[in-house]
Amino acid sequence: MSDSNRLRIAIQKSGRLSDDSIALLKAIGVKLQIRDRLLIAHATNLPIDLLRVRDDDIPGLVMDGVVDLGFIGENELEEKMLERQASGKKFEFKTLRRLDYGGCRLSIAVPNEFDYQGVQSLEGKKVATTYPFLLERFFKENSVNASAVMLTGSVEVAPRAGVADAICDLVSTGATLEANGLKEEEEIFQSKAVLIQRAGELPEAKAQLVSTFLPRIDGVMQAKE
Ligand code: PRT
Ligand code: ZN
Repeated sequence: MSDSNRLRIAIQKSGRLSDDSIALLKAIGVKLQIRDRLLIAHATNLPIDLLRVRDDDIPGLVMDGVVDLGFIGENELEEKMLERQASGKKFEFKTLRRLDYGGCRLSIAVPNEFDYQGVQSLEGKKVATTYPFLLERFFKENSVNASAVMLTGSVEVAPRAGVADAICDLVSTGATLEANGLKEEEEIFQSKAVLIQRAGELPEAKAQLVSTFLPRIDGVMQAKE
């Protein structure tokens, strides 16, 4: 990206976190001109560039120091942290604020007819998920020998398709599970959106800008309570 004096913020391009993240930036005084197809958006009143990407890429962009800040779901952040840890990549960052949107839980669900008696019922089973590292950590912590089957989409149809015995997916209202004949049994991670900053010191001007944002974010969240 062009100018290293401008604060770089990674944000989900289009998805469940996009609108709320943009609304928050606007609420704290960042004027944005976003053109739908463009990867980069510039603030018109402050030295800020937005990098609009898939949410999966945001933890890595922050942890590699490519951007200064990122808005991301804790589920994705924790998964990428575990993945990077396993492959020996650096995974440092600073959480600046836990935000009041993007709330969901990562849960294990089984078909309604599955006679579930607790985690041991998963012994020897296949569990489809987009979050294999979080799921495997749960298996390990609970001394269960089960396997995670990685699927990047349509996780909820995996049991019906005969691909897995259970699933581990994000849940908010529970409607998707219900519509697919699944029941939620284990909540393994609770998530909200967070604002994170790259490791290391930011240059003075950028640090100043960030320090003006934080109390404004607190104010915006308080006003909604
Ligand atoms: O394209 P890109 O990779 O950027 O987007 P994505 O498809 O990976 O992510 P997206 O936009 O679906 O979600 C982004 C983030 O929103 C997630 O990482 C979570 O932090 C947060 N979030 C909050 C959710 C949900 N709630 C949620 N309900 N993400 C996904 N879901 C899905 C879930 O996977 C399931 O399919 O919604 C369905 C369940 O919802 P209910 O209401 O039926 O229970
Ligand atoms: Zn994604």
